[in-house]
Amino acid sequence: MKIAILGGDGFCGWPTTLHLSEAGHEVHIIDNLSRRWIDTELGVQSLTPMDSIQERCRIWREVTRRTIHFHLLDLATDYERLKGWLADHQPDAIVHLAEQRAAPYSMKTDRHKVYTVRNNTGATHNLLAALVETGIDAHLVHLGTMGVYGYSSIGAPIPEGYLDVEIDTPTGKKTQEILYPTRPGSVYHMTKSLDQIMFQFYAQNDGLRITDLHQGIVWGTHTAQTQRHDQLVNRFDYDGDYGTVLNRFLIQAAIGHPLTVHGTGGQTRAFIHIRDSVRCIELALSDAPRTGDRVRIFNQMTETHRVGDLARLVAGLTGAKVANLPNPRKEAAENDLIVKNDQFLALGLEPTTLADGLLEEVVDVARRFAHRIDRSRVPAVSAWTKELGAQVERDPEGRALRSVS
Ligand code: USQ
Repeated sequence: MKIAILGGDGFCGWPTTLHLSEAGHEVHIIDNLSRRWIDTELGVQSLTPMDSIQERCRIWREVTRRTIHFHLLDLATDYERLKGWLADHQPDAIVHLAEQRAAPYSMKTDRHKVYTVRNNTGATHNLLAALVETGIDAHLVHLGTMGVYGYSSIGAPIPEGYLDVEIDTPTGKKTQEILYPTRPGSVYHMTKSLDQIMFQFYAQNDGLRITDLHQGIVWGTHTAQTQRHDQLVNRFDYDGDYGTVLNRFLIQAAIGHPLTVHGTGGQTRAFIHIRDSVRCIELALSDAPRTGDRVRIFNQMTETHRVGDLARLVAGLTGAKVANLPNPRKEAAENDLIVKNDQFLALGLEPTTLADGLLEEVVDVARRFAHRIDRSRVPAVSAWTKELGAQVERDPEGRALRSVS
């Protein structure tokens, strides 16, 4: 297949690109390199030294003799070029990962909220409108989030996207299938909820063939392909905005930083290893919906864990200390989470679960590149409200205090 990977330079996009290229597909990355600009804005860098996208593609060609094409294009602002690109290249499938993906970044300031909504919803809608206008019948696979469901402790398993509800009508009860009610917990998660509505409309109105992957928190860093050469290494975020919880705990353990548990650590979340994430995208591509089908929704996760349990696990493995900090986020202090993921299991996914070896792999990466870590960027200081901002712990190590004594 000819596959366009929108956002192919990012943490999920790059390993997906390599995986699909190795599987024999003709792969085109479309990316505006915004993630690299955000690193510059925040004054942080990937833990792993990351080459330019052009250099990464050159190395891949040297190692495998396969070509990855790169196109610099901003989907949210450059609609005419996007339309032209689609008309010229006529892809069979499109993987859409081109969105600002960090909840804390989306909540930093009003400017970050505005940027996240404009970028994410603009990119998605431009893509949908351009597909209709050019008449291209590509299968669109979008990377969404488990966070659209919210984290209520209702007790019932979260279905894959849809819910059957019973409605009272004057002639008796009727059942209807609806999109599972969304309850986003950040502006970022809200944009993925808005994406869902756009997908529903364009599938029903124009017959677009769309799969939406509701992904959990990704952990790990390497895939078989990124390990084929030092310069193919994946990016790895540890900072308070872009680092995700388990990867952050593993980095913190490696550098002797206390594990930054928000609140009691009673938050339960869904997780998936990066190797399974790329495999799921490949499986979703192989099983496209037909014209006229409803949007196909998969829960892309393999296990659920409580944040506090993860901290205890990492502490047990490494001897790290656990710090319970005031939570900068407005979220339930405790929740249960049961999630259905039957569709990927039926397609043959063999889940990679939390195993010591894979946890240690991340700690090893962290130790190898520890000299690149700026400890002052580890605390999560982006607060969901002004009131929470006043309680944020900016110095979980107590370093400022120590320097006084
Ligand atoms: N947390 C801590 N300590 C930390 C960092 C996070 O206790 O140092 C807690 C947070 O308060 C939260 C949980 O860990 O309760 C998860 O936070 P996270 O930063 O790992 O994940 P999140 O903000 O939800 O976002 C990440 C990705 C996003 C993806 C989402 C999937 O950045 O792109 O959509 O995971 S999900 O969480 O299932 O919605």
